[in-house]
Order: sequence, then structure tokens, then C-alpha cells
Amino acid sequence: MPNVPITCAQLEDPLEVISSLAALQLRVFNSVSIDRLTYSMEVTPTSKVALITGVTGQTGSILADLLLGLGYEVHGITRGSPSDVPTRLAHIMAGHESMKHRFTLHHCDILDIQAFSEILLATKPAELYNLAAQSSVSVSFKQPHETFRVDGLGVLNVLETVRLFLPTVRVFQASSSEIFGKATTSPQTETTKPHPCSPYANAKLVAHTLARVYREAYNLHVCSGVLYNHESSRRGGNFVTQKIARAAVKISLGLQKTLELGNLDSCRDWGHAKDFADCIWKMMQTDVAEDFIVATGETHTVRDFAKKSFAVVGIEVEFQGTGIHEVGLHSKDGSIIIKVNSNFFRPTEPVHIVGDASKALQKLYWRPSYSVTELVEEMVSAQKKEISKEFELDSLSNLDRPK
Ligand code: GDR
Repeated sequence: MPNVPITCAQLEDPLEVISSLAALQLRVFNSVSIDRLTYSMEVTPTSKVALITGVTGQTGSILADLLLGLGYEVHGITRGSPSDVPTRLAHIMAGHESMKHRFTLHHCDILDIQAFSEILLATKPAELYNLAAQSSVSVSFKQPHETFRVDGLGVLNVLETVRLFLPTVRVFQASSSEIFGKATTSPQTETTKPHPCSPYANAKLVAHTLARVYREAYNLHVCSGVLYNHESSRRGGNFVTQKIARAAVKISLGLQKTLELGNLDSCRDWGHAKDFADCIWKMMQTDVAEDFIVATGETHTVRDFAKKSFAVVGIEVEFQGTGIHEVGLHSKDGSIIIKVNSNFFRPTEPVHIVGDASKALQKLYWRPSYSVTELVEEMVSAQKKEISKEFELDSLSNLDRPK
């Protein structure tokens, strides 16, 4: 294997590493650092082409950043309007030429097999990441048909299109820890028996099983990543972590009085979406397609996540009471800043969702790089900036904070 020297300055700019390696017209293995993650990868002179469905979502947009950073030509699919610039992609679409010219946004519904197959044939990706989904568990109880349409039938369409038109493409299917639901084994592994307990989880299990069936029946390179909860500053505001991060900042600034939450005892294995995107990419680089659990192996309650988030803005929360009567009090003045609202309860909840990602460690050399504390700090800090922009506050420090 040729030894290509890389300078420290180059290491700070992965694109430069890739272009200098490409200029040497060599196939080499090397280590590239992108935003605290290190990639051991095979770099080829011709950049790879990737297609991401659901590219405007949190994980889709983070994956787009990652792949562009690795030198890929990236095509993304969204159902959104062609006249809108998706917020999470604005930095790419209005960004540096070196990124912008390698990114194309396509508009189609993955349920539209004709439109989807045209995009697949026009772009001919080496890697297809299927992240398109109705991703809210609570919405799935209210809209089970729509959830099954996108999360179940949509995946069947993607796999059928691949089988018929581009069977050589590598496919990643975003599976979910929700498939385990009321599983009796904890932590869960790739062999744990699923026990879904929501329409969302059920649709995801159908998709997870389809991915295996297409791999085995048609010898397609399809891998499923069983993704546990993954968060970041790009998380949608209807998910509990972002809802908490936002409320903590607003309450600290006197812009909101209370935060209403559902089940405070719910536990989740929360990781950082950047770590998860890294694992998803690594999964796609293996010659044999397999399913992997992607998780941190640690759980925290919603209550704990709230405590940590308020601590970042300097508020200590003391919880009192139980069940629907539990409240979170501001330790300084005893005011109620967190309440339980049964409207946020779900008809059923997974029991103990925590993943064992040993297989990803052994086969992909993947382990999460962010702790939950770092994740909380990042999310709350991002909300501080966001809210200060929204409310056109010149300086947060000038505000009259609640005592
Ligand atoms: P989840 O994420 O359902 O696990 O699915 P969410 O953040 O919605 O809920 C996590 C837990 O928090 C409890 N909870 C609340 N949830 C919301 N949204 N709002 C509240 O006010 C609230 N109060 C308590 C919930 O009951 C739940 O137990 C996420 C999604 O990203 C899925 O797409 C993905 O597949 C799974 O994670 C892994």
C-alpha cells in the first residue's frame, strides 16, 4: 500500500486530503478527520455518487454533510416544494462552490415509483441511503395509514425499484429501535426478537424484514441499521429532546413559564446523530451487507434529560410528586417550570430500550464519540443562538433573567 504523506494543515481540511490523494491517481487507504470523527477509507480518484432519500431531515442532512466532506457527489430527494430551500441544507446550497457543485436536490415522493426510478437511473448512485420516513411515533397513532404508506410501502417501492433497475447499488435502510418495543431482553442485539408497540414500530419492522428478504432473495446489498434515538441541534421541535432544550432556554430568559411533558419516566438510549451518520456510512463500506444495532448502550429518563438541559442554562430543577401530579420546581424560588400533561402520553410505550452495539464495534470499529452531557450542551447552546436570532436580542447577557 503506498504511503502518502499528509500534512497537519491538510488534515484540517478533508477535501484537500481527498483532492491531493486523487491528484496522485492512487487508490490508497488513509485516515481523514471530519468534525471529530476519523475515517479510514479507500479513496479513489473518481468520487462516489450517493443518493439520500429524506435528505432534508436531521440525519439525512448530517449524512449529506459527511458524504460531501468525504468527496462524494450527493443527490438528495425531498417531497418538499421545489421553490423552498430546506433549512437544514441551506448551508450546502448557499455554501462553498466545492460543496455546492457536488450536491443536487431532487423532488419526488418515494411512493411514486416512476419518478423515483427516473432519479435512480439518472443519478446511478453507488450508495442509496433510504432515510425517508414519517418519523414520529406519536403521530403514527393518529395517522397510522400515512405512516404505513411511507415507512412500509415506501420501502417496498425503493427495494423493488432497485431490484428492477439498479441491482448493483448498495442500499441502507433506516430501521428503528422501536421495533423492539416491549422486547423482554435488554440490552437488545441484532438477534433480539422484535415486539413493536406502535403503528410506527410496526411499519418499521415490515421495512426491516423486507430489507432482509431482498438481501436474501435477490442477493442485493441491503443493510439495515437499527437506529436508537439520535439527536442534534438539527432535531425537529416535536421530539422530546429539542422540545426540552428550547424550553430550558426560553424559561431561563423569561420567554416561557412552564414546559409541559408526557411520561417523565420514559427511558431512551440517546446518541448524537453525527455519530450515527458515521456508523451508517461505515456499514455501507463492507462487502457483505449485514444489519447492525446503532446505539450508545446508556439510557436516561426524560426527567434526567430535562434536569441536564436546565442545568446548562443555570437552573437547578427539583422534582416533586408522582405520575400526572409530578412537577419540576425552580430550586431558587420554588416556581413550577415543568408540568406533566397527559395529552403527551402515548397509548403504549416501549419498556426498556437500550442497544448493544458490540457488533458495530467489532466489525466496523465504530463507537459513539459524544456523551449525553455533550449532546445536551450542544443542543441547548444551539437553541440559545436560535432564540436570540428569533427574538432579535442583541445580547443574551443584557436580559433580565428570572431570579
Ligand atoms: P421516540 O422520540 O418516540 O423515541 O422516537 P421522542 O423524542 O418523540 O420521544 C422519546 C420519549 O419521550 C417521551 N416524552 C415525550 N415525547 C415527545 N415527543 N414529547 C413530549 O412532550 C414528551 N414527554 C415525554 C415519549 O413518550 C418517549 O418515550 C424517535 C424518533 O426519532 C423515531 O423516528 C426513531 O425511530 C426512534 O426515536 C428511535
